[in-house]
Amino acid sequence: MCGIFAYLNYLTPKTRHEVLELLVRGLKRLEYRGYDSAGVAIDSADGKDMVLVKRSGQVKKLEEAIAEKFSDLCNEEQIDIHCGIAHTRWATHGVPSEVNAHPQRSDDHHSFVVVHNGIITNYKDVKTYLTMHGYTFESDTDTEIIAKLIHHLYKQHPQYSFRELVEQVIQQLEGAFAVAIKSKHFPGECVASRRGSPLLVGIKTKTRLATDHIPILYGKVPLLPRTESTSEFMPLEDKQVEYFFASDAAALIEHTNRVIYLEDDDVAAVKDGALSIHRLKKCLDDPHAREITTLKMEIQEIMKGNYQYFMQKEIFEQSESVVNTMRGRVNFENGTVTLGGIKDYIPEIKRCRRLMLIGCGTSYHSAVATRQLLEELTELPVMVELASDFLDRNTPIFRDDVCFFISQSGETADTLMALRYCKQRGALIVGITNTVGSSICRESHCGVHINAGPEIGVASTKAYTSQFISLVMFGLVMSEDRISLQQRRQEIIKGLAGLESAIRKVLKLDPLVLEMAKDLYQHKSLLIMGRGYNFATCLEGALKVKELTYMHSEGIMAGELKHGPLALVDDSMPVLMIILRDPVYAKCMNALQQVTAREGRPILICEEGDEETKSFSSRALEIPRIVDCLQGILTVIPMQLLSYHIAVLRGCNVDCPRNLAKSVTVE
Ligand code: G6Q
Ligand code: GLU
Repeated sequence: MCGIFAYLNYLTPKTRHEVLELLVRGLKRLEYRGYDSAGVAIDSADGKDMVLVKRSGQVKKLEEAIAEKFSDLCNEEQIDIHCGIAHTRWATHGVPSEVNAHPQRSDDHHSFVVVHNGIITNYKDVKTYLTMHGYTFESDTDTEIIAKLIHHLYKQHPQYSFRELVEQVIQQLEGAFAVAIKSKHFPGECVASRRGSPLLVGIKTKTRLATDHIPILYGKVPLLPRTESTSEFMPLEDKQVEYFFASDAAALIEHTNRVIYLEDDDVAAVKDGALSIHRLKKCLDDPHAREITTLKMEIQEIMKGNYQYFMQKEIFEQSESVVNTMRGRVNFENGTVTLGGIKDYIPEIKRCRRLMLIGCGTSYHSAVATRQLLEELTELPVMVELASDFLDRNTPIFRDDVCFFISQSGETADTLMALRYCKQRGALIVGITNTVGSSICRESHCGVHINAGPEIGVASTKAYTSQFISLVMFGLVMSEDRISLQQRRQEIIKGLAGLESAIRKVLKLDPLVLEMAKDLYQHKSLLIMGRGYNFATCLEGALKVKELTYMHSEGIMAGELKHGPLALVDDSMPVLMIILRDPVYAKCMNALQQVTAREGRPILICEEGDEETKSFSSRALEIPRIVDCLQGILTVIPMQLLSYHIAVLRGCNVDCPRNLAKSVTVE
């Protein structure tokens, strides 16, 4: 949720103008995550104070404010060492406003300033404590207590290092956070930490790094005798280095691909150009060092190219992204499927009591979409669960359960909490994520990377189809030695082989979908009906319409029509029905007749050349014929396109719908 971007140059001269440009560019890369205000903090010209600029609204507004405030900056000289921090905020405590935007500060003199993602759940207690010690608060945020608590400790223990102060403060915090902190008392230093919210450190050097690991230093309990770190890490002999702290790899990939993913409760500190990663306590399974990994992401992947919106680009990318999901995994020649990330666990999975598929939003829908096939191919009970509800119910979980956690970002708080809940109870944890290095990825026993490439649009599109395929591939692996299922398996593998061209065909419907969007965009509501393999498309289609267009929309299980939703149907209610030649065709036709008998005029999604079905409506979208269990991949694409076009026609912000964020790291 929202974004952190911090930058520190050490012996790599930069003007303040350049630093500000870097910070703003970093924030722009994070814009897609959803936010409502933005801000930056850099040193003042004499290096003795700090300048904070904050604005509510878009990063562009912040950029304008910076240009105005620093109009004479271009002539300034370069400085060797600088630290700047920046933030896009997605308000949880206090309305979006300039004063609530981050950085939040400890005092008028900017002793400590902090940018924070997440929620501090015990902020009220800390606030009461600090108020008793004479602090007054200017914002409504939970974040402000962090800056003030560091300041309070600093006054009590001026001998502590910046890193030690932060270590002590995070011990007092409950909830989820990623923070980057800058201080007037510790110029040229930056300290960052995380618990539950993602944060990574990028390292940029002119020459190759001497090591691939940063050693972890373990400290003592806070407020007891002071700890001295003994082996701070200096990456290079020439000492010229730039560090980036970001909540998302997209913000730093244009600068460096060498990154360290911080773990919960790591405190990363840069001092005199050296990075150290510190933890207070050593756990049994802690590694001795944090690895510097090389990101495979390319800068083009996070650019819009010729498309108007990221979402549009991502919809059209699906013919390629599905191939990337299958690459190296499905062998179309000999009809076999291998999933390297879970291969060794397959025997254990085969012995399990049941499979649980857990996720939120679109990721949950990919579980709904594949449940039927997984039941068929694994012959195991398959439960699909919304992570939040699963947790609310304290659902019983056993050691012989296998729990799948599906998440594009790999950071969704509800899903992550559900993962930890199941892990504690001894279940096998399988992660299905799109973000390498994400929390879900790291905390799973095994998993599948869906390899859809970065998804920037808040509304998930290509991640859905890739999650869908990943789960289908899992079903194929599980049924590898079932003689009775061989024919079915080959049918599905043939279907997978034809997906790329089938998706291309569906994408050609775009102009027709646009025409339909023109008919629909002024309506208040849209009902989407289907059943069987296509019920998930109804749910996912309705979610897309809701989040992008702010229109009411409902995915309706066609079998349930007569139990209530039919009352909504009349000659003016827009209805879309998915009716394909699959095992539920006859039942869907019943539903269609029930709708037309109430003078409903549904738009149909049907199979190419199915004249009989088409004759029931004046408007139809024809999709290529494909094996029944993969239809959902093709039927969801017109829904994505439709919601996209309606959103554009209604003047909505397609890539950042109101009130939503890409990565929901709060419960
Ligand atoms: C849908 C949204 C949203 C998303 C969930 C789960 O368009 O992107 O519903 O799918 O918030 O996110 P993750 O897949 O990242 O866990
Ligand atoms: N809870 C903090 C606030 O409301 C941070 C929100 C965020 O993650 O942006 O300011």
